[in-house]
Amino acid sequence: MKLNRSDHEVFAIGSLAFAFVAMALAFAALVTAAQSESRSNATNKRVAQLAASGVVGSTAKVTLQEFSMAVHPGLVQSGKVSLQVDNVGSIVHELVIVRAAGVAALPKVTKAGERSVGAIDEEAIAESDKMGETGDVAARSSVTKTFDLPAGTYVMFCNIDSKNGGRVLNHFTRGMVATLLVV
Ligand SMILES: [Cu+2]
Repeated sequence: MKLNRSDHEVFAIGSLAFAFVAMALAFAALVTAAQSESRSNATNKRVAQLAASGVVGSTAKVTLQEFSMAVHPGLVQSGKVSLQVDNVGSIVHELVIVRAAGVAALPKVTKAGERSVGAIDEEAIAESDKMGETGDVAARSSVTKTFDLPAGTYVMFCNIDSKNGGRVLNHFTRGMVATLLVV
C-alpha cells in the first residue's frame, strides 16, 4: 500500500499514541505487581530495572480532602523523596508516613481513649518505621516536605480526630489513607 504524506503522518501519530498507551499500561501493571506483598523474581527484576532506568522520579503529589488521600505517582525512587501535600479540603488534615506492608498491617486503636476506636495506633508503631509527618496542613494550603525513604512499601494516612456534634470522627477510618511504593 502506497501512503500519501498525510496518511504517513496519521500512521506515525497513531503508532506513537499506541506506543505511549502501551507503555502507560505496562507501567501501571508493574506498579500493581510491585505493590503486591509477595513479588515474583520476575517482578523484582523489572522493578530493579525500572528503578535504574531514570523513569521513576523522586517527587509525588498527595491530595488531601474530606475524606480521601490520593497520591500521584504512587511509585518513586528511593532516597530523598519530596512530597507536595495539597489540602484541597475545608478542614485541617495531616500526612503521616510509615513503613508497612499494607494498611492491614498497621496497628489500630481497639479501646476508646486518647484516640478513637479504629484510628491508627501510632504509639504501637516501631520508631524505625516512622518516616515522618507534615504536621497540620491548613485548609486550602500546601506543604512540601522531603522524607528519606529506603526502598519499600509505605502507608500514608491522616489520623486527625474531628469533633462532629459531640461525636469523634477519625479521618483515617473515613478513608484518608494511601500507599506509596519506593523502588
Ligand atoms: Cu484529615
